[in-house]
Amino acid sequence: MIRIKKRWEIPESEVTPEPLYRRRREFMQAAGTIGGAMLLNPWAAAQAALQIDDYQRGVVTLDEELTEEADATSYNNFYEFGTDKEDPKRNSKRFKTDDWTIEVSGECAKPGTYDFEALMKPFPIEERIYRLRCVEAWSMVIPWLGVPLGSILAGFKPTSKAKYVAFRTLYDPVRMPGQQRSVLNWPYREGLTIAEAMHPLTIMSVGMYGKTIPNQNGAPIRLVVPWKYGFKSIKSIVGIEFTETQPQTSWNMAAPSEYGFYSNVNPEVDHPRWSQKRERRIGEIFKRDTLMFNGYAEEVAELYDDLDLTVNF
Ligand SMILES: Nc1nc2c(c(=O)[nH]1)N[C@H]1C(S)=C(S)[C@@H](COP(=O)(O)O)O[C@H]1N2
Ligand SMILES: [Mo]
Repeated sequence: MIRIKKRWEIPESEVTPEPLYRRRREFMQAAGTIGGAMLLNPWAAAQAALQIDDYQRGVVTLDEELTEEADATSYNNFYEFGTDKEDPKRNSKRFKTDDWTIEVSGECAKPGTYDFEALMKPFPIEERIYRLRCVEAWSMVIPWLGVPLGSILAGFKPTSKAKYVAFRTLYDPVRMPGQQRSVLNWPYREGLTIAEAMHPLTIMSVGMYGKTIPNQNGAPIRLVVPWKYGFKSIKSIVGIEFTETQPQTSWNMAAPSEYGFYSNVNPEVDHPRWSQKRERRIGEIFKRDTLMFNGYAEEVAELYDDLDLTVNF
């Protein structure tokens, strides 16, 4: 296992880039003022962190060359539109996302069916440049346009019983012809823990490369969780459910020994059928080493301090 430096081993100011450092200090101050509420409901703490502007201002960008837009929009995984990488672009051309709604249910004070456009209206859409790494050992660097998932979730007022959040994709075998074959147990499902869902790196994306998100990349709204394998980043979301217990996920249901709930990018834990140590950046010829948590260890390793990552893969 790669050893990740614990935050208390070095003064924080030395290991953390300045903007993140400032944010954490402000978070501690904010936390002080709302202490009582936080103890009652862990969502409140995470929400407080998100309200601090610094973190929302595109602090998280990568100094890496972007993947060509043409590649990112023509080499896709979206089994609802076919299982070959070229299928989603071709087969989603006529997919209509007008009048899209999202059903919110489970452990929250504000369940209901929300109009997608109305839901997004209060939030500034920001660019965040993230890597997406696929379990099949390829990666891309994409300028996503999105909103922190936590900002959206907080509006539904999750109760303190909510420990996880589950997502589901549209089920409509006419509009999504790939669903006429049972390659997966439809609809596509994914889930996150509260801490993962409220982490500022996790966004709901509605665009990429300065434009509305193309159908093949998950229109009109998809998740992006940059420290996890690509399959966690569920596309074309119509359902969000707050749950007390760990929700089922499509790939875990299909092949539990190959795909766990967490699916954190981890070069030290091999997929049963292949190594996960190296990857090919789309557009490059030579493979590169895969980084722990896809290069976001500094930001997310602490979420997993108490987990054995070889068991919880
Ligand atoms: N609904 C749905 N979401 C999905 C998938 C899918 O088949 N259906 N594929 C996943 C996988 S395996 C990957 S690698 C990413 C690919 O996202 P991209 O095509 O935008 O690069 O989407 C994920 N989200
Ligand atoms: Mo993937």
